[in-house]
Amino acid sequence: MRQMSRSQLQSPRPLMVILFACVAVVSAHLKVDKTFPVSDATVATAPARIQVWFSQAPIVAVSGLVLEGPAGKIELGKVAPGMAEGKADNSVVAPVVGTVAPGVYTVSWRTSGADGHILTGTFQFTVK
Ligand SMILES: [Cu+2]
Repeated sequence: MRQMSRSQLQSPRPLMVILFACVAVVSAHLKVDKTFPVSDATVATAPARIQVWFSQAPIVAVSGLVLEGPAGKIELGKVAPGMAEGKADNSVVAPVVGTVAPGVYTVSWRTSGADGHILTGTFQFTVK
C-alpha cells in the first residue's frame, strides 16, 4: 500500500513536464502573416485565388482552404504551395473554381507547421 501511494504522489511530476513543454511548443506555432484577399477588405472583383501566408513553412499535405459565402460553399481547386520567384513562400494557395457573387465571404484555413500540430483559423472579405 505504501509503495503504491508513493508512486501516486510522484505522478504529477511527468504531467508538469508535459505542460511546460506544451507552452514552449505553442509559442513556436505558425501564425498568419497575410492573406489574399486581404482580411476584412472589400474588393470590386471576385478573387481568382485564395492564398494565406504563414510565419513559417506550412505542411501542404495537411493544409486545407474552404471558401463560404451567402450562397454556401464555393468550389476551390487543389491546395498547393504558393511560390514567389520560383521558391515556396510559406503560403498555401487554391484557385477559385466556383462563381463568387457579391457578398461577404469567410475563408477557413487549416494547416500545420513543422511540429505537425493542426492549426485552424478564419478571415473574411467582401465582394461588392
Ligand atoms: Cu504544436
